[in-house]
Amino acid sequence: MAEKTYRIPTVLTAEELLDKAFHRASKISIKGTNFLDGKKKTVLAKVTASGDIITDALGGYVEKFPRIEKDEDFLPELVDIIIGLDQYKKSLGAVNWACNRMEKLKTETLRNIRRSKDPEIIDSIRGQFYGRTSSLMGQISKDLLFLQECKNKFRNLPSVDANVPTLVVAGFPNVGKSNLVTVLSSATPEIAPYPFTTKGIIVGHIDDEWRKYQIIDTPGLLDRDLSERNDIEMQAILALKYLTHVMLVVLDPSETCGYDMEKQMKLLTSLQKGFKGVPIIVAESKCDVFKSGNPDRIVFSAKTGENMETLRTAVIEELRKIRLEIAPDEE
Ligand SMILES: Nc1nc2c(ncn2[C@@H]2O[C@H](COP(=O)(O)OP(=O)(O)OP(=O)(O)O)[C@@H](O)[C@H]2O)c(=O)[nH]1
Ligand SMILES: [Mg+2]
Repeated sequence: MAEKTYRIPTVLTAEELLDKAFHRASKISIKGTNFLDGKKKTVLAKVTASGDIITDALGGYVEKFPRIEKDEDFLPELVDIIIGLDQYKKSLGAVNWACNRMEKLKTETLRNIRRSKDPEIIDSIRGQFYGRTSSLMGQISKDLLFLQECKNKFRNLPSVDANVPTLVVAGFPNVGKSNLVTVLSSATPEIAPYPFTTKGIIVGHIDDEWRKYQIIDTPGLLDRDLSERNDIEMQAILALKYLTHVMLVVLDPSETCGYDMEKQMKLLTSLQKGFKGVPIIVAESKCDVFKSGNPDRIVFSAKTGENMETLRTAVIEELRKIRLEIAPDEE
């Protein structure tokens, strides 16, 4: 699992930022050698302080929000579904633009103040600076709100490693998925957050000599016919596609799970349709209780351990075929 944590800052609204900047400026008062000198020094300091507060904040956002396409911990497709990549890039771009504009506005204003010899004009330059700063912030107020929303959504992105071949387990409730994931995992599987679901997804690891694979159980997501899904559930399922390199569909021919084989076969068909292009391994669970006798399927029992090695080998064989674009372990 990707252990990198992102310190994405809280994004202030345009109003909050302006308040912070102007409030700081309002406290500044510097004595000079005469009235004009005092005025100049004070206004120069006010403009510098308020300008810096804004550019520091905006620059920080631009720097600390993840670059999705360059950051290997993010799946651009998933981020696109959850956040909207276009808008994300547009908003970060707008904030960057405003940061540069602010810097220029500050430099220009400071120059004009230094040149001026009239306290009234200095005050009016300051007034203009505040006005232009406010309108600049107004122009990116929606982008700032959007980025704050993104910050919240980033927290719910699944913490799975996009660069590790991943097996996703599917099948009706009670067919024995969780037991299987536990037996195949080298350590106790962990629950990772997943957007759209409160249950999260369960992530374990399979060790294969020098390589490691992820094995994921998805409670409530791939355990019903896709045609019965509402829009939000469908989004969650489509997003899963980007995590799935190989799928393992578990059938329970003993039907002790409470679903007959006809229903289970329908689910299999719907998964095959929904996950076209993804290699699917079909296996039958609970062989300690019942075997269907179908020669094409691996039968196993997570309870007694029967055939677990055969299943592991079959799964690893498929996962070994997965070649990822950025495979850190590959020479
Ligand atoms: N006899 C037998 N029972 C099993 C086996 N594997 C799982 N079970 C039982 O089947 C039930 C469901 O197992 P789970 O692994 O929780 O099934 P699941 O598919 O994860 O269920 P959901 O999380 O509800 O979707 C439990 O009562 C298990 O004890 C097996 O190999 N043999
Ligand atoms: Mg389960």
